[in-house]
Amino acid sequence: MRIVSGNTVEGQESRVEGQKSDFGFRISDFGLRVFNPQSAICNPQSSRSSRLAARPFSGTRPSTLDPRPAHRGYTLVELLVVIMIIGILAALVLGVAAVAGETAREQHTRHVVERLHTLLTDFYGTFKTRRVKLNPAVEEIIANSNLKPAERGQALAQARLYALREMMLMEIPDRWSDVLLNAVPTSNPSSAIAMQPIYLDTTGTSGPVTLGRTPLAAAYLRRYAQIAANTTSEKLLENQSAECLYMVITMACGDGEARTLFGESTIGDTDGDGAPEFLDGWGHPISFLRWAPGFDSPIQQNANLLGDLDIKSPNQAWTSAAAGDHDPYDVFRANAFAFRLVPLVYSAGRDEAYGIRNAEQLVGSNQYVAWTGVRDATKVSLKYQLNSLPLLLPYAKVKDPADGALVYLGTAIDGTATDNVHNHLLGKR
Ligand SMILES: [Ca+2]
Ligand SMILES: [Ca+2]
Repeated sequence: MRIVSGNTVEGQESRVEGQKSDFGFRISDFGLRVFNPQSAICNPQSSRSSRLAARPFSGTRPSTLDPRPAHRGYTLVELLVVIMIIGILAALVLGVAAVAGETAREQHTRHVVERLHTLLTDFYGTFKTRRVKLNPAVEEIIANSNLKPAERGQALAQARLYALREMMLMEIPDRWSDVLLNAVPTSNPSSAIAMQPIYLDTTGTSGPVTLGRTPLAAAYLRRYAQIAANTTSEKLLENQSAECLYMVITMACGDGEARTLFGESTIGDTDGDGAPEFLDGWGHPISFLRWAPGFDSPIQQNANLLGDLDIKSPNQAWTSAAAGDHDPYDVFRANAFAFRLVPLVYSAGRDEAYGIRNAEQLVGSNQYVAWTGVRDATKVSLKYQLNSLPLLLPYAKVKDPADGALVYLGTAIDGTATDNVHNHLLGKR
């Protein structure tokens, strides 16, 4: 298709001369008239001729010798300029739209994270008043120990704190091993062996189904069995914290109505293992750490700034951090070094990378189980020797499978966590 210019400007090389062609046409053929400011303002004759352009085309090839008034079409340069301008405008519009889209995604994510935060922290707060009954076997161990009476009291307070943490761990799991109190097997997740809690009293609740669990923890265990029956261990461990978060929010929060607060676009099963996750604005699972002592937070202490924890004689940094903002669940101050921890709900953000150590990738016997984590930690030792009863410390380091480093959970891996949308940004605790 060629475009024929009906107007002749001498010496204008870019003019497209109307050659004889089956496909040749003039814009004026279609009765179109487009305003050309140059010809309208500077060239009254051209303006007149363009007004005449609406006349039907006679079929005769226009020529400079043609006595009829020539009318103005478009030069190639003009068309190219117009196309270029349209291109620039389109790029600008698309750029603005892309930025607006990112902002909308981020805004949406913030709303979802805030809703999850509200539901989760409401439930988390209930543990301040939960009744915890200590396992009689643990009481017996303490009673039969060679501790002095005052130390015995402290040991009991410590054991009660661990029992409470055990309950929090089982009722607010952030990995499947919290539900099992044992590692997920490397293959065939249905063959998992669920363990009984150590510190919590299991009297009257023993049996193959509950295994000393609270009704909620037992419901999670049944949920695990349903999911494990239809997937592989690899799939099950993928996005496990997001899946546990979904389970906790929908089964334990908002009087069981929490699910109705989230739209369909906010829920998905990105890895197809049958366990849903809450999704951020970019369609990625919203991740979760119940305790993230190494997180760089505006509302929580960062264990990375306090050095290694020696629980027999915690350093000044640890004790002053804990004194300023003590763990509200440790009412008897059984752990002098325990500072307040706020559950962490986080989206990977715009760069779609989480960038946070969460021990999610640990497999087999290396899998993070709170007790195992403590046993693996460096410089953590028992203050009161309770016949090798494990400590249940959220502040213990775990071994990261990527580089074997002992790290506090929640520690940033690289710079990709800085754009994460997380609940600590809300400034609420
Ligand atoms: Ca899933
Ligand atoms: Ca990120």
